[in-house]
Amino acid sequence: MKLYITAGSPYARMARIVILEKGLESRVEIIAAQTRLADSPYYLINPSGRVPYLIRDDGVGLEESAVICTYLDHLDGKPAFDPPAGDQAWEARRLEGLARSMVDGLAVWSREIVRPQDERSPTIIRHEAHRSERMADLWEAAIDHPLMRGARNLAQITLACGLGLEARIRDLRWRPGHPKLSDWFDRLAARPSFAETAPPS
Ligand SMILES: N[C@@H](CCC(=O)N[C@@H](CS)C(=O)NCC(=O)O)C(=O)O
Repeated sequence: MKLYITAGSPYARMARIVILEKGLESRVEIIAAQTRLADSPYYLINPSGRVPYLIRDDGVGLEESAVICTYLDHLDGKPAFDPPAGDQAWEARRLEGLARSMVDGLAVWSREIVRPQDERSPTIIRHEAHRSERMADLWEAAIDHPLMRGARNLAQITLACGLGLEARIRDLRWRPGHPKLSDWFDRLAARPSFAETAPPS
């Protein structure tokens, strides 16, 4: 299989973490894609131009980080990151949705600040900065949820990949006033799968 990524993408990082956590390194070749470039050869591989993009062994391509993570997690028939059974499944999905909401906002912010100076929108940057503050407050209160402290799951991986964007967004300061979230993140970030996929600044 082939997984197309960029080093700074939090979405691609989720799939890379699952590959490392599940020991799939020998089965999945990681390839750096050239995104957001006119006429990039990558568009011939994935017309949407987005990463992550997984080309399965049968040649079929998959988009969407959650789909790719779940596919990779199920390859060995022993999924480790699936939601628990029963009502707790909705809790896991609810938390994953909240985490994804934070990542989506931070991804918009991180894209905005790499645009040429005269194309950046202060309105968008301010909007995303405020969203990130509200979401950090929310997560400081929610981080003691048993599903965020228990066995690893996609909600945890998603949230950590969002918070890890502090390396790329200089003005993202989610740590002050959020000691529990900082401690939670630092513990997870120390795992080899997270450390090896940390985004460049
Ligand atoms: N919902 C998608 C989002 C993927 C996404 O937006 N990836 C960004 C990188 S962070 C990308 O490929 N951008 C290139 C482009 O928009 O052309 C997922 O979860 O995989």
